[in-house]
Amino acid sequence: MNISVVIPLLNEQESLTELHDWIANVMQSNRFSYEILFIDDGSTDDSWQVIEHLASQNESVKGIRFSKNFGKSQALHAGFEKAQGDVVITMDADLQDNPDEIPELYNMIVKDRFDLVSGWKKKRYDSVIAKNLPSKLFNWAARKTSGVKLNDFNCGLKAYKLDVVKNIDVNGEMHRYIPVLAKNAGFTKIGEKVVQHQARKYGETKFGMNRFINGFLDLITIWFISHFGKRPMHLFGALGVLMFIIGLGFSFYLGIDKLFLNPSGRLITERPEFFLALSTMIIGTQFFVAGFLGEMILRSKQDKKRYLIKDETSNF
Ligand SMILES: Nc1nc2c(ncn2[C@@H]2O[C@H](COP(=O)(O)OP(=O)(O)OP(=O)(O)O)[C@@H](O)[C@H]2O)c(=O)[nH]1
Ligand SMILES: [Mg+2]
Repeated sequence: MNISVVIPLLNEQESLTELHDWIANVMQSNRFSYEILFIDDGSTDDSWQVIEHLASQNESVKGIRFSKNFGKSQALHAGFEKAQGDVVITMDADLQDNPDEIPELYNMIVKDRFDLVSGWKKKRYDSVIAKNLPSKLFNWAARKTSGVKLNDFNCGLKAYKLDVVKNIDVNGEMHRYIPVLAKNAGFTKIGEKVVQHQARKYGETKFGMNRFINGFLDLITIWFISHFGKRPMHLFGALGVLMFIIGLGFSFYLGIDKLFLNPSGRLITERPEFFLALSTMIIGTQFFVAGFLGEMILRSKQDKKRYLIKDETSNF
């Protein structure tokens, strides 16, 4: 099969039929073999009925329905598990992404051998204050921390080599950082394509302003995971030791000063160095313990893959 289109959705009943017809049209005129995976993430409208209807008419349509709303990342994860096409394309269900981009994206993966191609909504039809500016800031921060040079991390329209989606673990709200997850898994040929963006036609936005707060918190998490996820002690241990040494230094200074240099001076407990010594030593120990616990948790998680094999010789 050439292409799997993975579409996570929440309450998009008005758009689904139009979207399906459009995709099917594009696929047929380009003679692609394809499947469309709709993942209904606990919609409370008639989205699932629409998907069932579409599936009964077109056997390339497959639907997955979650028992409740688990979030876009989980929906993508479920879609990625099932996908079978050589190229996997994700897109939003609200008709803001244009299915006419599919053939070009497909070629970039198959012919130009990209691992991942991300859409770039260069011209957006959204409000400037609520979306465009925060989004620019967000993308700038994501570029800086991850080293992945993309202009638009969060674009719903992306194309992947099948290998990529089978080997990354999208969880929490990490759908914003799939290119970073891919990079961390060793898929480094990441491209970008300017795509058309339409204003939302039906329904309403599903993500409020809190997306930016969550987005930035996730960014810190992903920075930490990608640098120290497999070796927490290197961060926390180093910080802990550093703090502890600072505290120890102050303690020695106070002790020597009190015993030999200036025995009749102020009480030790009246001096600021005392409190510095106390707090840095306590915080240092805590950092150290945090690192140690992190290492223990890592070791007890034996089922988690710690590496990814790219190839094996055929005699295995
Ligand atoms: N699976 C799943 N999909 C979701 C969820 N929330 C939103 N979506 C889908 O993700 C896509 C993008 O959501 P939108 O609300 O359109 O977000 P947006 O495009 O940034 O915002 P607008 O420009 O206002 O449309 C749409 O296809 C939604 O149906 C969710 O909780 N779970
Ligand atoms: Mg949208």
